[in-house]
Amino acid sequence: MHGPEKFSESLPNRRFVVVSNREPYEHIYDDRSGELTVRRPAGGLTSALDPILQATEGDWVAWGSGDGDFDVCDEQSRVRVPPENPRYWLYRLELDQRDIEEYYLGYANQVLWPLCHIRPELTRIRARQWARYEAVNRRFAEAALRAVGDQPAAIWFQDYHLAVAPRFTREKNRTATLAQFWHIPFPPPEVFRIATRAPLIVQGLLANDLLGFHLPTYVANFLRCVQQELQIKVDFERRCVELPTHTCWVRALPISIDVDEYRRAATVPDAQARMARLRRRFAPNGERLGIGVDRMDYSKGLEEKLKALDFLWDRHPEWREQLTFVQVAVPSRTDIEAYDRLSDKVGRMAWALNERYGTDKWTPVHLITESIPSERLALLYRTADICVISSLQDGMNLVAKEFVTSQTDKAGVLLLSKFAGAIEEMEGCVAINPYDPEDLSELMHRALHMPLEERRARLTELQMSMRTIYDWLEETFTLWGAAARKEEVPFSIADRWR
Ligand code: ADQ
Repeated sequence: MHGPEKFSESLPNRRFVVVSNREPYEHIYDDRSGELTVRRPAGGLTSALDPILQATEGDWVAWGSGDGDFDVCDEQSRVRVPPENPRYWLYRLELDQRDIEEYYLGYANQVLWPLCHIRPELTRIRARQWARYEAVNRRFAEAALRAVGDQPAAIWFQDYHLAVAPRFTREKNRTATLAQFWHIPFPPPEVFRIATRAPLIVQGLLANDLLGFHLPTYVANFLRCVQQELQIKVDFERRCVELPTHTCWVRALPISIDVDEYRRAATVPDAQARMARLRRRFAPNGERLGIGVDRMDYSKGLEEKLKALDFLWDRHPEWREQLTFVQVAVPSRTDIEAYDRLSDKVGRMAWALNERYGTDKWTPVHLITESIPSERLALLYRTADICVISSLQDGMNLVAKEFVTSQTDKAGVLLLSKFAGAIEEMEGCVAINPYDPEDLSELMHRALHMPLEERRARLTELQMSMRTIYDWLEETFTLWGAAARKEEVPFSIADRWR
């Protein structure tokens, strides 16, 4: 069954409304021609949800971040999308500079993000952030309520930007059913309590009928935070909190990727020729190829990865001129000092490695700081001999799943951090500890020597266990349907892991 049918079966006669910080379509003016163009921010979640909204003719509420966004909206700040075949309404919220600074760059990304990734020293807590975060969340809730009108609805909030929007929504509309998915880790209470107004965050999230996290550990952390912050009764066995108005069910729902899309992209008819071109560009002398693909973010362990490469070329000189590493690291949240510093540091470290080990015919590290379309990423993944994901904390990590899916020749090795959520589902990878770069370099060395038979066996196991984003959507809708009908919500597959 596909997403739209599953939605209609599980949540019949309800209007489907998605609320997220980022929008699925962004209208922007072209720098050169001045013409209005439409950008579709890449991402598996948007591509999976867009067809469901098209089929169910729902609504999407998001921040209108494009410079031409409001030139195409009607008086209610909404526009029909997709532009070429309009099927649903996109409600856009206009955020001013202070909203962006205090809600988005402030509370969301300098309080919640570092705390959820257990980096309290990187928080920048400022008095004004909370009020703005709350006010912007209220506006998201109001836009969702406007979209719904008096129809029965199923409203799905995405991520940590919108932790209090569900409460505002429930206060005004008691018939809608609400769900939320939290894409990043949820920290233990000792760390969470550092957040300004921590009790209001858990209270906001409890307004949902269904609250999803990637892993059972995050579910457990969240429930412990509820108990500590609100001193209310938590049912740890059934993993829910019974409130006077409803029951909030908390479930582990690990997200995935569009597996078919990556498989198709990795096996396009001219794949061999394009892979040969990639090898000519990065490994012209027949070197082995290592790859890393991350947003430039301090949670991804980029410095640790580069340190490990330093150890590798230092302790095992046989890999000089024999292993080239391509690190794709696209800058993000550049207005935040910690990100700016990281970008500089990573650039300097890559440069230093190239100075130290590079030769006339060999560049050890290629640092690519551009966005690469997923079709090209898939071929890069397929070409690589090893993929190194060294996150210090990561909710899931989709790159691990993209690499495994694209490895159709089953010749590569995945080295995956123990601190990425994906490790729970990925038997067959080489588990690494990025806090120990010396050990990581030894594991890279061994992976590069791993016999083909073992690499094949590992990738076969990894590919067999791969679930898709559609499995994730369907499981979410099934559990949400039970919650909406006020039934006992079953455990998810991942809830039964331990
Ligand atoms: P992210 O922190 O962004 O997501 P990740 O899951 O790895 O981390 O997703 C990154 C995505 O961006 C991948 O699909 C990747 O292909 C793409 N990407 C990265 N660099 C790119 C580049 N240069 N060009 C093009 N695409 C690039 C958050 C959480 C994760 C969680 C996801 C989904 O931090 O833990 O897995 O949400 O819930």
